[in-house]
Amino acid sequence: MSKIFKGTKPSRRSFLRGALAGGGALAGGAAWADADPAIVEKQPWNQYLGDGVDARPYGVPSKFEEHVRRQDVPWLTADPISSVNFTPLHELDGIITPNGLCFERHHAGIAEVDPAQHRLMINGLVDRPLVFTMQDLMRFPRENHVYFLECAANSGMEWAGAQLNGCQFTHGMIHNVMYTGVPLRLLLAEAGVKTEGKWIMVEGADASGMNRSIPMEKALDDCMIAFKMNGEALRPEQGYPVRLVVPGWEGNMWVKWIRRIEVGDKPWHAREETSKYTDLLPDGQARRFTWEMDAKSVITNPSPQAPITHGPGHTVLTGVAWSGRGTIPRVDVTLDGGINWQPARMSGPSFDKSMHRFYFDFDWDGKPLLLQSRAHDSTGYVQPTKDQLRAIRGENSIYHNNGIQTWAVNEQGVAENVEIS
Ligand SMILES: Nc1nc2c(c(=O)[nH]1)N[C@H]1C(S)=C(S)[C@@H](COP(=O)(O)O)O[C@H]1N2
Ligand SMILES: [Mo]
Repeated sequence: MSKIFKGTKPSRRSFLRGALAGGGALAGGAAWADADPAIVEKQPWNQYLGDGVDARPYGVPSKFEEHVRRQDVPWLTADPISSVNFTPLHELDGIITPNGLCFERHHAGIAEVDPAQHRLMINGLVDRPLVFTMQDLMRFPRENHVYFLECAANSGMEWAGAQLNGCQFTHGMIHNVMYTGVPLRLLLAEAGVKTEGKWIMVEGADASGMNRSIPMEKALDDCMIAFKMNGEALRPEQGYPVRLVVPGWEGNMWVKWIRRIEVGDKPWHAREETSKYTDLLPDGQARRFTWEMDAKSVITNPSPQAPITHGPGHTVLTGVAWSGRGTIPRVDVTLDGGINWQPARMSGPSFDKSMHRFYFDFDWDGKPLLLQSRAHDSTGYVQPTKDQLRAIRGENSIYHNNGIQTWAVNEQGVAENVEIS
């Protein structure tokens, strides 16, 4: 909270020490001290002419933000060509993930596809097999929607107990983007799906040729063939020039560099829906076709990569929540490991199958905290504890871990990934 002086130009000496003290300061803002050169002295940037408008034709963040980076986990990344990096959730606010920070998951590296040579084909149980150029796709009526994409393996390393120290690593296999694209149903209608056509198989143009089966109901509901993210062309990492958007469903189905859609009467049982992206249960049976992402949330600040550095007093706690089944009308927060829960303040737009932002503003007494958040989605589903999840799913799983995350904060404000039961 800064004091605004109107009309008079305060001289150095006319500032009152502690001008803010009686002003109902919320979070402090230091009392003015004439010793602080950052406010009383000229800074270098007051004294030179900056770059001109021709210097940065495509803008990048300030050099002081260089630590805001996607990062991988070395022990997970034996080979970066088929690996994953993570979105720095603790550095972001609002609900949109900037394009350069969207986590990446590739099975065969980043394909550099020439849009002029790229084609999308629809074949199989259709009246008219079709091949679209990018220009063809851009002449269909297009729509804009904000959706999260979460890899089903997000938080997968946490099944056995607290592992990774930072929400970037425990929860960063997610991004939330505004997509511009064509509803898949319009393209399927153009090809004319035969009555027996109950499934589609979607396939990528990268060297992995990654493919998945999707039921026709979903294909005709809200799937999109997207070519823009947050207003600009998709990034190569995210499937340039065109990717499939499967709102609310696991990230693996969102085929990048999509080149073919085959219509069939049954699922294909591809590698990514049999050997992978299935969940082995304690009785030896496996769950399969677990497409929807269950409601989940995480506190992004404070967190292990974002400790409290200001000492006791007013503290802003914030985080994100999402559900593959709808919106997030409510998130609860606890400071004491689940003894007392209080509703957080939701802020920002609430879109279907999108990330939501929550805040919890509190006065920290400087004592240790056990922070947790718990999401409620628009279907009434409540995010479970990790113990509740393990009681049903056992400990063989990798995928679909949406259990409640705990951060232990000590007297110094340092946060650590822990589990409590
Ligand atoms: N063609 C293709 N599509 C793909 C993949 C891939 O390796 N090749 N990876 C999938 C997986 S497992 C996930 S989680 C998402 C990741 O999307 P992102 O890189 O935009 O974060 O893309 C999916 N689509
Ligand atoms: Mo994934």
